[in-house]
Amino acid sequence: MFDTHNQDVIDEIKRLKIERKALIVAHNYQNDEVQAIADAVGDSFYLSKLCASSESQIIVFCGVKFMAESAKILSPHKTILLPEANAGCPMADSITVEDVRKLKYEHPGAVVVCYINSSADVKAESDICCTSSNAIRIVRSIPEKDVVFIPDKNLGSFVAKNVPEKNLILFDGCCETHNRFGLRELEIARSEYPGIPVAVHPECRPEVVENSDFVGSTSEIIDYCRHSTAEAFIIGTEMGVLNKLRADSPTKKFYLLTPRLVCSNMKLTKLTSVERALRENRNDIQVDEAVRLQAITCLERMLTY
Ligand code: CIZ
Ligand code: SF4
Repeated sequence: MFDTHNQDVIDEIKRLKIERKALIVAHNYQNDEVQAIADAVGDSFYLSKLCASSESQIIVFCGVKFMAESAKILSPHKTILLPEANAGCPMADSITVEDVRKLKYEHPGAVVVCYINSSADVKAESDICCTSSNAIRIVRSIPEKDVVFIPDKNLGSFVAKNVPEKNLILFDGCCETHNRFGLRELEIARSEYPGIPVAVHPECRPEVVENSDFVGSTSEIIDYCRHSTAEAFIIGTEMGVLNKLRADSPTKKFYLLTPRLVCSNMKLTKLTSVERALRENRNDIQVDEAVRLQAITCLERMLTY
C-alpha cells in the first residue's frame, strides 16, 4: 500500500538535504527505508572515509554512535549528526578507558589492537585500530608477539585461530546480536535449506564461525555472494544487509540464519529521525580535540599496516 505519510517525510528529507547541502550515509544494518534515502550505504570505515572526502559540511550518519564518532575523528570541522541519540552499540560500550589502562598495565609490552566498534576514548587509548576485514592482516604484521585485542572476544578468537604465532589477550566483550545464537540455530538453518553455503560475520560465536562456509565483514559477505556461482545463501549477520544483497543479485535467494539477527540499536533510526536531524541539527557529535588527535593516530596506523 502507498504510504502518503512516508512519501511526505521522504520529500521533506530531499528538500532539506538540498537546502542544507547535506550528505546522508547509512550503515548496512539500517532499516530498508533509511538505506533507500541515503546517498551511500556501507560499512562504518568506508562511510567515515566517504564523509571525509565529501564536499558536504553537514553529514547525517544513520548508524550507531561509535560510527558517527569515527566520522567526526576524520572530519573534525564538519557537522556530523546522529539521528537517534540513543543509538549506541552495547559492544562498544562494554569497555572503558580504565579497562584498557588495566590491560596495558597487566601486559606491558603488548600492542593494543582495538576493533573499530569502540568509542573515541577507547581508540585514543589503543595502539592500532582494525575492522573485521583487516583484523587478521593487521595482527599478523605486528612485530610484537603479545597482542591485547579489544573489545570483541569472538572476532579476537577468529584472529587468534588464524594467527597462531601471536599470543592474543582477549577482552570479554561481544555483540549481543551476533552472539545470540549458536550451533543449534546453524543446524536448523542448514536442515531447512540443505546444500546452501553459509556466510557469517566474525562477531558470531567461534563454533558458528568454524562451521560456516565463509566468514567476513558485511562488505566481504556482499562481495562473496556477488561473485559466488551459488544461487542461494544463508546469511549470518544483521538482517539489514539483506537489502543490499537482494538489490545486488536480484536472481539469487538469501535466507537469514536466524530471525534473531536484528540489532535494536540499528533499528532505532527511522525516516522521521533523519528528517528531524536535518531540520533541527539534532545530535551534533562532538569529540574532545585531545582525544581526537590520539584516536586519529590509532585509525591512521591501521592504514599503514
Ligand atoms: O564496521 C562495520 O561497519 C561493522 C560493524 C560491520 C561490518 O562488518 O561491516
Ligand atoms: Fe553493536 Fe552488534 Fe549492533 Fe553492530 S550489530 S551496532 S556490534 S550491537
